[in-house]
Amino acid sequence: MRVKVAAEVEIIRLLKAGKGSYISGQALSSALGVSRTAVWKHIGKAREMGYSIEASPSKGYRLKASSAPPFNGVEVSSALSTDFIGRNIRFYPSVDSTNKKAFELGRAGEPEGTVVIADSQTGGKGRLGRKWESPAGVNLYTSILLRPGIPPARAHNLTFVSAVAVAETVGRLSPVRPVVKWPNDILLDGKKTAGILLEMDSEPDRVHFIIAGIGVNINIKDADLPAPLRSTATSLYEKRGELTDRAGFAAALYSDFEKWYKVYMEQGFSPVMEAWKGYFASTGRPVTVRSLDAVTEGVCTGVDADGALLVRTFSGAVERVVSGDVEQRG
Ligand code: BT5
Repeated sequence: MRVKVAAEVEIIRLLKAGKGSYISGQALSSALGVSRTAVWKHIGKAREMGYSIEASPSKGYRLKASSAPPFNGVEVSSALSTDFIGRNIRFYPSVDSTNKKAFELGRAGEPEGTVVIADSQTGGKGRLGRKWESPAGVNLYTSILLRPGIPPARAHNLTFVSAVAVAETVGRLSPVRPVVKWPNDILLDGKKTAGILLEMDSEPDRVHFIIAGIGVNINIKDADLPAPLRSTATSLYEKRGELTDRAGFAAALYSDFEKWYKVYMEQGFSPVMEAWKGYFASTGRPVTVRSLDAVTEGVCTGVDADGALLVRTFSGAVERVVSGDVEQRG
């Protein structure tokens, strides 16, 4: 399917295809079917989007060879290889919360697979009213709109779909294997590198849509994290020792997400749970799980088929915990 794109996006595509050689204003104007003055205006817009474009009166335009590509929807789009996740991108340099935006888009009837991406968030959300630190220029904050048509009781399954996708994308780049902390944290060397926040719009028997919100610390340095997080959080950069292209990361994440979402929709929850367990390391470890109304202490004996955490308490009974925060002891 060929969709109509803004002229500046087409110009960026042509300049990229030129691989650093000049393309004349005349060539761009005939490729786009617009005047040379219009080409000049669109070049201005492309520069506003963060592209370094050199202009020579006699030769035309080219992308500056040494400049790193900016982070925006065009870059994510050109790295994308999915069927539907990320085919409709809303990119914001700054937004309150990508989940909030995606929720509005869900209500407005936008299609499944629509993604919201932000370079920074002013009100990034964690679970239970907690905050997600979302500085500009370093990380990925994205929300994926899903319309799985499942009953609300199963919506939680998609936390596990999301966790497996994030762990897989991070794991491909990280020298250390990611570990999932039940239910939604992705850790590298024991420190939180990504978090997932699922929100839904539903009626009692049917989900209208689900928003899978994902925050990944990609290029932030530990020293730049807010002081209270320095002992508990880290980033992919700290493990790799090099910067990761955020647009490429987002595109890879959408592919992994789409793959696991299809597995879930076509084969059910159990293959997702099996993959998730491959990243789970709490079995046999002493844990304290705090939920809103209870504290469960004991030894983790695994997770059940629905993804509930199993804890053998000091009385010897195995309790099933469906929500809460796990603190691993020892
Ligand atoms: C989460 O909550 O881990 C879910 C985070 C989801 C964030 C994404 S970003 C895109 C989308 N739009 C949003 O508005 N949100 C989603 P929770 O398990 O409640 O963890 C929150 C706790 O993690 C905080 O209380 C901090 O202790 C810690 N934290 C906050 N920011 C962090 C960061 N950038 N890296 C690591 N830990 C962080």
